Amino acid sequence: MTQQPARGRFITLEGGEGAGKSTNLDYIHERLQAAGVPLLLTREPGGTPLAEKIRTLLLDPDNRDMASDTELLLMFAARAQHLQERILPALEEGTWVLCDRFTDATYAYQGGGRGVDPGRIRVQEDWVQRGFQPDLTILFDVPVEIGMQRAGARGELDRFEQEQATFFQRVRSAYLQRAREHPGRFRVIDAGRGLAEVQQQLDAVIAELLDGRGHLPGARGNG
Ligand code: T5A
Repeated sequence: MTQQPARGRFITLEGGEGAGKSTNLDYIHERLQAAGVPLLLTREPGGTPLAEKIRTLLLDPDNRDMASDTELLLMFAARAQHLQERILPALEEGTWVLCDRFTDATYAYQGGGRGVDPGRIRVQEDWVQRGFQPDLTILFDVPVEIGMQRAGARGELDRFEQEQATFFQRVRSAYLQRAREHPGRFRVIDAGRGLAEVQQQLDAVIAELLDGRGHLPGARGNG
């Protein structure tokens, strides 16, 4: 009888604009790869051809009149496709999935930023995810001014990046609130520090992840 591979781990990276997720995604990737972990890197919104088309709609600055409910539904439409087409099959075959943003971003941006009732987000979450949750979420927490400066230095701003500092303050507060509500799943990184210090903090999280291959702190399903 052939043995089924152990299910992969689902790790999400979260944070406000310019927090350093993309930069450190590569770092975490290298460390896990060096440890022999089979890994899929992906992102939200996006991650499949169809979900990437939805991402383009969501980020296009020309769509400035998009209603909050439309934005919320498009986020979950993209997520449904991403889960079915990429995330769940990869986990099933034993591959770990490292995802740049997931549903905590919806609570932070649509909930905190736009003021959508979290109850409305939860309805979508239950429908699309049916209890599925990340095993571990790494939150890159950075003061808004620093994050905006870093993101702004890249040039052209997308529809979210064009928001005001007060919007990003609400996003940051909502993320920190999520971390307090789910302490078993979240690890908060002080991302306002220099890259070397940020990566030192990440090393501790990666060591914990690798030590706990069989029993990660945040069990899937209890968020
Ligand atoms: N969104 C997403 C929602 O509203 N709801 C949802 O449900 C989801 C899933 C796209 C947008 O979608 C929204 C949120 C977003 O606005 P995205 O593609 O993740 O999401 O886009 P951004 O958050 O805009 O990604 P950024 O690239 O701005 O942020 P990162 O990835 O956190 O930052 P990164 O790594 O690109 O770094 C930015 C710059 O800072 C430097 C880097 O070199 C880079 O130049 N940097 C540092 N400099 C000094 N010290 C450090 N420690 C540094 N770390 C990075």
